[in-house]
Amino acid sequence: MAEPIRRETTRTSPIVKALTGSRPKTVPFWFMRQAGRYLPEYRELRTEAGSFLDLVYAPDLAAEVTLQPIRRYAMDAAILFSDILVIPDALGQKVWFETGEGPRLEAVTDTEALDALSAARAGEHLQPVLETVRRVRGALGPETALLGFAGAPWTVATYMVAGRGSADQAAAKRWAYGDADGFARLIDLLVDATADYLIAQAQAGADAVQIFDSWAGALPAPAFRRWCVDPVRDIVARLKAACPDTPVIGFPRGAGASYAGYAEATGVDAVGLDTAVPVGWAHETLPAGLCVQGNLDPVLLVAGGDAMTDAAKRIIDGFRGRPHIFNLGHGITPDVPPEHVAALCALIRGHGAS
Ligand code: 1CP
Repeated sequence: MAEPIRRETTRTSPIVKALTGSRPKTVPFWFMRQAGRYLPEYRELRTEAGSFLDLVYAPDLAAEVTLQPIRRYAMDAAILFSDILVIPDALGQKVWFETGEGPRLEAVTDTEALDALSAARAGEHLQPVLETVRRVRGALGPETALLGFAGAPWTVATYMVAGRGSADQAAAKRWAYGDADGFARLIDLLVDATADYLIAQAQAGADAVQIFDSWAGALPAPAFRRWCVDPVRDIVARLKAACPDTPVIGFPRGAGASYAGYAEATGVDAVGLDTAVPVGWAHETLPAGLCVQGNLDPVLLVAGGDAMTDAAKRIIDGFRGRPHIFNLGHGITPDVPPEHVAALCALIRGHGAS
């Protein structure tokens, strides 16, 4: 077996410090979807690239898009520009993005369709994304962390089964409830491909990774345990075996009271809190010393002004005394004015200083 990867170069980055349990001098921050359509320079490059997946698989362009928000705002972390749906694409499912509408996939609804998918060629297919990681890590200073990411198996499965984003994730739930053994084959395939992919990102230079379980909130507790917690636990165990120094942020969006035991049950080093989680509840309930990330309502970033700054201050104050990475409770939307992002960064730098 290969030697585990240990990385020293970015141990001093404030994000990595927070993720490993210490409290840097100021509250470090980055924003989910910090690269994207709210930035004019992204829209320009996106038009040049052609399709969304063409952009994702072009390392020079994807690296540039990853760096765009860092040049403007100098967040403490860059997040790899890619998408959670590169995994189904790499497994051989047909995936495309309809402009202005979102992702579309040729739906996988039974085990027969599963037989057509294979993890064998996934590693090769994802090489351009790993090249993006190498390029971005090379371009960033040691104080800025590079975050890799993947979708959690449950969330990726909801898109694979429905063939698109859906409001209720009913298609995946129907399969999971009606044929748990068949659905487990899909989840197991995703656990394998996702673990390999995150290990490869860490080996290419990602300092930490985030696992996005954006639709975790769709499942009642026993199903949440089986389809969200257990697969993420298996991925984290495999990542930690190969790369023990790579911290993992889990983001089980909508998990509600199930946030309480999530870090312990999955082995993640930090939890991303969604917009609805009350700061006081999280601070009292989550294990002391556990790093939390979040959780400003992205719509406050659209509104700006006092509503935004007051809410951001309450979040920073509410988590004083534990490692905290400031972030939104979900991704930046395309209607966010870039100057509101600048104002929020200034507020966090000022109010987040201890
Ligand atoms: O038109 C465009 O330019 C495409 C818009 C876009 C962008 C900018 C999509 C399509 N994906 C992305 C990038 C992306 N996606 C990143 C890049 C890094 C960054 O944060 O800056 C990341 C981390 C993701 C992750 C992602 N993709 C998630 C998990 C996070 C979340 O938002 O909950 C999900 C659910 C997706 C699927 C997806 N990809 C794109 C869209 C519009 C969607 C959501 C579709 C839906 O549910 O309807």
